[in-house]
Amino acid sequence: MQLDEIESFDKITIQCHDNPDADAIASGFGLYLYFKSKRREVCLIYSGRFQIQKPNLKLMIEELQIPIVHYPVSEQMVEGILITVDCQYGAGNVTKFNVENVAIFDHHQIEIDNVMLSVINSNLGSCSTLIWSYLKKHNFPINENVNLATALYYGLYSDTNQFTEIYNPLDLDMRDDLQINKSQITLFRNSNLTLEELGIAGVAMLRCIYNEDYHYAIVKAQPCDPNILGLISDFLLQVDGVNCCVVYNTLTDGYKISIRSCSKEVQANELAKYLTRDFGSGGGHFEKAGGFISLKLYEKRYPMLHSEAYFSNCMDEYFESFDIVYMQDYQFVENTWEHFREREAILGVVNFSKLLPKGTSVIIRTLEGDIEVVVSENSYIMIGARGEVFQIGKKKFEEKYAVIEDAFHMEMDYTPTVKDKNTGKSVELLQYAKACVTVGGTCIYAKKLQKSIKIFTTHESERYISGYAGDYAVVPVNNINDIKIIKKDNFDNLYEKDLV
Ligand SMILES: [Mn+2]
Repeated sequence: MQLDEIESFDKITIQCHDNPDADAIASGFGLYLYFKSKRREVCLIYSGRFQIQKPNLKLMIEELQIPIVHYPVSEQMVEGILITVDCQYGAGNVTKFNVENVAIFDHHQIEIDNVMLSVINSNLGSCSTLIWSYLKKHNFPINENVNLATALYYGLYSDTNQFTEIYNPLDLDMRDDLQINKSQITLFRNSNLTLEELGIAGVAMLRCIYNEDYHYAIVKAQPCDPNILGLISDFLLQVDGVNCCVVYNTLTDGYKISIRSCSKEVQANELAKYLTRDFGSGGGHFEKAGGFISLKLYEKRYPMLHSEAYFSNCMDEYFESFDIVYMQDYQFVENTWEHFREREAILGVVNFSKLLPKGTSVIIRTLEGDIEVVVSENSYIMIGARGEVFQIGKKKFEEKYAVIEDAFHMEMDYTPTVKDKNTGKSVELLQYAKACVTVGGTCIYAKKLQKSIKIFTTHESERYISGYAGDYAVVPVNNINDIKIIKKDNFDNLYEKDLV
């Protein structure tokens, strides 16, 4: 969708979900300013029974001069076009107005699929990020308006538990790019809780489910600001005997989850993905992560199962289902592995030392996370077809690959960027990449996983790589320590049977 499709309407109403949060308000504000600059007649509204009460939101609206108004339910027709932000027209958490033309900007799970003008990116930490990327694409000078920049930043900040549960690279880009008023963020942050919510947090902790076999805790909180979930989970993790915890509550459209772990055998981001895998999304960092489960999809799958039982079962299943392998103790028995050969593939390659001075510290941002690299003469950066990035030595590159073209083009969900840590300047990696092809495919051993596994490799003993049943463990024949996991849906693309 392009913003001009909406711009063709003279009257534009932007609606946040009922009981709007900082993200909904910031998203609406962004679109409001954009269409205002196009001289459209715009208004920013929310509806529902309750007016905004939360002290941080009242402050946000006042300090950043956000012209949002409460619009009570009415039979009245809304003229022009109605845009719902941070929610989907027709869904349960937003009052439905009688209107002919509708557009949707959201980052939750898709619930409504019959609206033509809609962008729903469920992988983003906030709807503010979606709006930010749209405004940028349309050359709107976001950083010239510090109120807008601060609002968008606070939207992401509060939707990702103070950035601890952030995982999408676009979210990181926005966080790094916005020029904000820091003292205002401090002000909002310190009026985040009401006394009532303090009570909710207290009561929730009294009803903690504790599993002494696996040392995890589960807490269900009453409806409250999602930030309280992070607060409870940070607190729980400090309890002796609790190595990992899941804190959640029920929203109108699903379960919002906050996860913490201090055990090296449980990475919070991986656990978040596991708990939400069939009906939501999740991710974050090794110690802190978050996620969301769509109630509609959950109820379809488990019509009778209450949420406490789901989380307990799923946690037990998680702890029981994984084999943990420490490669340093692993006995490699060749005849339990099969021979494969890498298929010919086209990748991108960047000779980093030609791009940046030797010794420069950079962050390469990819869909799979940030990678920190120091530029050296002998290292090349490789880019896979899905936008994954890895480093390779010059010598190894010359053995394995041949450059075939001076340019490398590939459609990706997120094209990797390189950011100079000192200057803060970013460039797109692809524009410096050449295309190369694998020469005489490397021979590998592969093994199909019969059950889920966590592997601590010899070069990384603090963090594991994980795979599920059906995925493959792969090691090069000439270096059995260099183990990796290949997802089942990608294995056949990358390898073919080697008949030796
Ligand atoms: Mn949101």
